[in-house]
Amino acid sequence: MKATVLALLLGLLLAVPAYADSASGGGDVHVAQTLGDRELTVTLRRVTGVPGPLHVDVLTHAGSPAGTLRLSITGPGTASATAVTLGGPGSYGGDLSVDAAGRWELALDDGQEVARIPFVVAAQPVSPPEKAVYLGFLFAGGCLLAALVVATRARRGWWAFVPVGGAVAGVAVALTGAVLSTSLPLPPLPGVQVDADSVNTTSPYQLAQPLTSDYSRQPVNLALSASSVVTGQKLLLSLALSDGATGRPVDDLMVHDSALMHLIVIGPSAQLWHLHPIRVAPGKFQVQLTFPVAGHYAVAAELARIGGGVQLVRSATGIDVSGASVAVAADSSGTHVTVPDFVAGQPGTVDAHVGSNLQPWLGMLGHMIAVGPLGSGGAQAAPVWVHAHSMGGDMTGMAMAAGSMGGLMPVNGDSAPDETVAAYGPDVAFTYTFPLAGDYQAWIQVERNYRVETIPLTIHVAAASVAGQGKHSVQARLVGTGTVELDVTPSAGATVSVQAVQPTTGYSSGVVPAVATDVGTFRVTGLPLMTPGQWEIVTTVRDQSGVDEHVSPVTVTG
Ligand SMILES: [Cu+2]
Repeated sequence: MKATVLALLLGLLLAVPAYADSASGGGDVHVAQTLGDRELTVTLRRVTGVPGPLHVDVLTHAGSPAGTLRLSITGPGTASATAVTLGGPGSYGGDLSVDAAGRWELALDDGQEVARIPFVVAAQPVSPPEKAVYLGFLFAGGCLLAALVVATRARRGWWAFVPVGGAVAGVAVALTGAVLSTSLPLPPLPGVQVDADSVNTTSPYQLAQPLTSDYSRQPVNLALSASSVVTGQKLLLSLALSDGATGRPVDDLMVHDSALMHLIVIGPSAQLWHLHPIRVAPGKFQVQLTFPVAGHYAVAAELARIGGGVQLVRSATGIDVSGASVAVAADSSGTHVTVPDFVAGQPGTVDAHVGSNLQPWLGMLGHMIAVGPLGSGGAQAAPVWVHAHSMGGDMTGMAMAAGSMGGLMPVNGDSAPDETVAAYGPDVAFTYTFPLAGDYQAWIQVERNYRVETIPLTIHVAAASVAGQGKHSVQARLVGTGTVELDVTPSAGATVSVQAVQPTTGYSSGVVPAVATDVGTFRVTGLPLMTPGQWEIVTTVRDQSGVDEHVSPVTVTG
């Protein structure tokens, strides 16, 4: 009897408990900063434990002067500082230490200006089911030890079954916790979904009150410190962001496309500045600018507030520049750009053959900025401002191949390749649907050898010929990886093509023709549905009656 009980107990003790994984603590944060004459990418590496080290990398681009940057952090714990000496283009690192969870601020001081980057350090969260796992196994272990003692000491062996019963209950609680911990939703991320405060950064599962509504924000007003300036003069432009409802400074910006703010300035003779103003105080950003040519400059800021989505905030004034114009050297490059015959309301793909060894800039292979249709008011009055991203070269076919955006996707919570990986190209493609007919000024931006290349181009968009009558019915369903099957009625004489769009990321594929497989059934393969989530399958049906468009939502699982 005793031997049986002992064998049973030993077996239970030797069974190693499998603890559920805790939630990933987030990845590295990349923040582009135009600090003085330097274009920098500041990377805050993931803090794996508190207290612990915070490694900061400062990447400089071609043309950035050498020198020393002082880095310091202030926040809920002890302040920490270090210095980073910058040389030629490349990455330079420094170590700081973080000893408390909460909202911190990293200051980058070049001796003249100080950029202040807010960041959130969240405590390693332990979910309630995970706690049940730990406590259940702890209780079971205690009971088993008690059972061992009872089994060896007690005169009647069956007394040992009482603590064994407790151990079984403990294991049951732990196993239930382990099962639940994989299926329970994560708490809202502080600094991303909700404001970071002292409660949710130290214990994210402890919500002060249930979130019953969305946490979206009011629109932002953008005010510029100067609206007229002289050519050739160095202007320190201040940008004030205030909340449209309260008037308070806006200080809940999230890092979006690797920057707190992307500033787009468009000059009178098709010059583009794409800069990343430094944050100097809550709601206050600044950047240095020199205008070479007299005329009007249109200004817009792209930013994202917590729960507010990405906003393009256009300055109502822009900047008027007077004085003598200075000759601007064109960014000549051997790039060959293929621009399709765009039609308003229909997607088209601009393909730029820019060559190899491209580095991801701001987490993307390529950026396309466009304004239009251009009339007498220029960019300031243009109704459409575009900032599209490239998913890679050939997006219509087997886009998962090497060199495509697929390689830029983070895997298993790791960080995506950063600017030091010069492995992309030679083609970058941008698919966009221009809503209005007319002429657009556009620029494609890519990075190579730590230098951002800007390629200007013009795009003509023709007016749509026949409007859709909505007389077709279309059913789209995902039947395999990148394969969509479509039921189209009526289908006689119809040409069917498909585009995949992911609204949350802004990715859109090229247009892929569908092949008829049966009467009324069409099939598309090789759609680059590369990230899991909600996608839209946009189907265009053409026949004698005109063009007809349908949108079917599909969910891609990872
Ligand atoms: Cu930007």
